Amino acid sequence: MELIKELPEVFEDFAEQRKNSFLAVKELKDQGVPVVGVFCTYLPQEIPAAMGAAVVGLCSTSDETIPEAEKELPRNLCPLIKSSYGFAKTDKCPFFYFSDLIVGETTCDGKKKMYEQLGEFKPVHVMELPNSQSEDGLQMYKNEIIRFQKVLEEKFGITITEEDIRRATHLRNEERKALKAFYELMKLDPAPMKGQDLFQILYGSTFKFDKEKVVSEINAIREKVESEYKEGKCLDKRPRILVTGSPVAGGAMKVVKAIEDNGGVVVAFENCGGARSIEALVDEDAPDIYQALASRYLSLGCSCMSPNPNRYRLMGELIEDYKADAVVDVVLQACHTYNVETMGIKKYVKEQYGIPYMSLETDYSTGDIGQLNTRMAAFIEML
Ligand code: BJ8
Repeated sequence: MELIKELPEVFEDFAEQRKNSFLAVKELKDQGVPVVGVFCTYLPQEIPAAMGAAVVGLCSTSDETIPEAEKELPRNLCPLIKSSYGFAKTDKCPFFYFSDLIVGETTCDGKKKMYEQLGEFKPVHVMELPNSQSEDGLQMYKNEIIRFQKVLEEKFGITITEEDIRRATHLRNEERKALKAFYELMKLDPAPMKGQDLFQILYGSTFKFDKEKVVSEINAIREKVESEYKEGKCLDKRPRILVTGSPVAGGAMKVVKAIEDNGGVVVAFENCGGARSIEALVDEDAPDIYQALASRYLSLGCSCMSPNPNRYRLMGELIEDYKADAVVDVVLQACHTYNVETMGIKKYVKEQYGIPYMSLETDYSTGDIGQLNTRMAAFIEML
């Protein structure tokens, strides 16, 4: 079933989504709306949203500008970092071009050193992210969130009130709830759609700036898929795969495609862009909203954290809830933190859940697609 082709225009394909969002951000810019470019899931979007800014994702996922980036950055660096830098350098991405401020965090070494270079030619603010989810780390991140607010207030000459932040927090929570209810459709067996289609909708929502509208659009699409499922429109029964590791948008989506072209279906994305970005809500009624934001964001299970128990916890819950038959761990080339973590993840998946596991190192090129298909065909065949 070619589900995506039947969906409303809200969920166009990637190219359309990006093109439309570029036009939307230009319109906002023309209206004088500040544009804040962000890279990472640790960024508390509620703070720029509270001042009415458009928050745009800058993580670039194509290899188009990597040769340009490699003139200044090492070749053996993560493709996400090189691609992002290349798009910023060449101004080929309108989001970089329109961003009044770019915000990064001290996550992996490659990213934080890239931000130093980026700061040479773009306005950059870097939030200091702790390496561990300790009490001290939490206080530090709370202070960083307050410092970020002050940077925005000074740069844009505005005041962000607590009420603004609480309103933005509530809206973001509503969006998370709608997205979560949507991806929970993948608990159905057989699955109602491909993982590629699911991801397109999750990813597409990040390019929509009218968040109130996004909530109703996502709810509408969920209802449509639910009612079609009841009429028997679904995939055939296939081995159910959970994807974890580095982000898979754009160039790395070839891994998901290889899984699904070879008979599997991706029923859950543990990584950024998937459940990790969406699952947890901010406690919007907490007496200290900064503490609530710091607590929610710092709890994300990225491999930059040491140790990183929350990745294991979320992955375990998803394996159970989505009845995963196997786990595929995607590591972007030269990503040391996810690469080192593959050992622990493999052990956890095999010992706790007794299901097969595969780790794959890849980049944004098309050079390894043949090999990916061969490996996936053999892996899925044995499930
Ligand atoms: S919270 S996953 S968005 S850092 S893949 S650039 S870690 S070398 S993308 Fe990420 Fe934030 Fe973590 Fe999510 Fe570095 Fe690894 Fe590249 Fe990465």
